[in-house]
Amino acid sequence: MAVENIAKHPIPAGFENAHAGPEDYRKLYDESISDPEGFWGREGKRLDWIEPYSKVKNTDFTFGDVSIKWFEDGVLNACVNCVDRHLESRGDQTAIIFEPDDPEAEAQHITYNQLSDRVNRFANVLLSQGVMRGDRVVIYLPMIPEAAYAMLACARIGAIHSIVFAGFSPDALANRINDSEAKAVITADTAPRGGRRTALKSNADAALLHCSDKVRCLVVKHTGDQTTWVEGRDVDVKAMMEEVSPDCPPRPMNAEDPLFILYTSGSTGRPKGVVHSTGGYLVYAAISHQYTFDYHEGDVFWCTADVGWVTGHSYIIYGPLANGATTLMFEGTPTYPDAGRFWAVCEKHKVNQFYTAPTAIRALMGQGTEHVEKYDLSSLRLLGTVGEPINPEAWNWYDKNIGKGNCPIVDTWWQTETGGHMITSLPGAVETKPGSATLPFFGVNPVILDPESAKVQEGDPASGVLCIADSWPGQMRTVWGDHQRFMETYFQQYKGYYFTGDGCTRDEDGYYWITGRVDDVINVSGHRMGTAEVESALVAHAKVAEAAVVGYPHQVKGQGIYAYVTLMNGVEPSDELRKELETWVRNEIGPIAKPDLIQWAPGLPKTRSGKIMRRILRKIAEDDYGSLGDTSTLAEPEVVDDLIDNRMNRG
Ligand code: 6R9
Repeated sequence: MAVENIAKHPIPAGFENAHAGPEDYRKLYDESISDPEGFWGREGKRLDWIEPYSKVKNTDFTFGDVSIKWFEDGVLNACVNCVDRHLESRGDQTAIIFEPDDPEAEAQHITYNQLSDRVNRFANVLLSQGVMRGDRVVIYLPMIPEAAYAMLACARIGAIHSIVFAGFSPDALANRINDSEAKAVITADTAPRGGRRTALKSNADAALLHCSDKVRCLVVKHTGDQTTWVEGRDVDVKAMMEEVSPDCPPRPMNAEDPLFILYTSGSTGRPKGVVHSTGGYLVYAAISHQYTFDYHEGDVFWCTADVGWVTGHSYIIYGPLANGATTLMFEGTPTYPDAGRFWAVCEKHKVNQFYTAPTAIRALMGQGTEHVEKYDLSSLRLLGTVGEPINPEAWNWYDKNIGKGNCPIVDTWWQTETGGHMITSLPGAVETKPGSATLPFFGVNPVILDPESAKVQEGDPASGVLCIADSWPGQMRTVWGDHQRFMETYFQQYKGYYFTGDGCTRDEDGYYWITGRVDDVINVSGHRMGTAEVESALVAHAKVAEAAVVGYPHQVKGQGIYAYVTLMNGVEPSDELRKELETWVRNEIGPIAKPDLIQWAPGLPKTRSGKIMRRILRKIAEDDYGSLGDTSTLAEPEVVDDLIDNRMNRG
């Protein structure tokens, strides 16, 4: 359906007292754009500062000179803002609800007082291992409370955490430990998920073979499963936490000191370390959590992401805890023991705001509504989505079956790089349209540029590439160790703007519709994957001569991974080899990178200068042979016919 034909959904009843109504949104938004100093100068005060800031904004998007500073002379501690400052007023309130993978196992309710005790002890364990202010600590943990303790403990002593998603392979982990020159890695013995166990510690052991032997390995004994133990290197975190002092003074940090690094995929090369700041990031995570989810005192907030992704950083840990909320951490999967698990957990813990990815909604939608109907979902006030565009069918299913037509759905567009929500409806202020992220958040000035001329497309409607015209406090500051790469990736192509990598349409009402990546990044189940990463994993296999990877539409995952593989001379294609390559990529990167389809390609379409024509490969993968465009510039146009024949013969 054309976007102009999609009707608006009104603001549901019960949002009259939302933090922002329609008028407030307009007024605050206009102020945030016309007077960012005034707006953010005021909003920055939502945090506790050790030394107040006198300067609010000092930012420059000029290619070659890009520099982003917010609250630059302010001094604070992120952990104090997420923990200590709540102790007096809500020490006995639950900070974290932990719901284990096993539905029969008991949930934990961790109060702010208990959180403080755990975090202080964890911080002292880090100090005892020689971790100091500014050192990097890699966290490779499942979704357990210790992941939160570890993050906040780093923040407390001024160490920079870098979380590596527990689904990544030893190689991917080693690359990240080495790139950030981490002093320690924190892992767990094994990680239960969906009734199975991943051997995290042995993955860490394998990774550490490729790292400096100075790297310490802090092990959380979570399941008690047997692991190897390297004396002098491995530390039993839980045992040590009982021995150290429960008091660890917080380190005063500059607002611009890095809080964390998070590696993310781009269109070229290895994943880059996105660096986020202490002050600006935390202000932005807190304000967006409050307004987008209309969070009020006492609400139980559940974001189903993993802390290994930015969504988990901003909306399981930093945003909710800075706001003194009760945040739910779920160790399991949406389909274990059955497709009703999400709704069982919503009922059990009386969840008020529920935030998930479209891919999860589509997967559950396919399992039928009988899994939903069993549960009382009347505590839900608001639903959210993140990670990829949501198709109207999934939106409507979510609205009708989960929200019962009474819950606003906030479709939040943002990125690892942006720190927090950028385009999203505010539930009491903006009418929604299924599939549109709607309007910009405070302080965000989106512009649509023509991809060829780089001209700003004024007026509505408009289509092109999405850029942001000015800085916001949650913006990434640099790529770890490579400021040049930061500038080249985000500020070179469209001078004077931050380039998001996404395509976008703005409709007659000024609503934004994200159309997906315009670069070689694909979005698989809401996870970002660089096609170049999968290609380099494939060509590292001895039997592979060349590989080209593209995305193609996938019913549940949004996009699937389609790999064209050219084998070495003399190697025969076979189903066994296909399986071998799938396993190979799993081991090189992780299960999320496993190709969904591998097509044997005797040749790849290339220009005469040897550049692979991905545009054509994308069309073939999409079964869209009618619009291949001009193939006359190809070195060997006939390879295209071969590829199409093969594609069709696979059915
Ligand atoms: C938070 C997160 C970022 C990319 C982004 C875009 C896509 C995220 C979206 C969305 C349409 C939404 N994306 N949210 N597309 N509507 N609501 O997902 O960060 O993993 O860095 O991915 O995801 O393509 O550029 P990240």
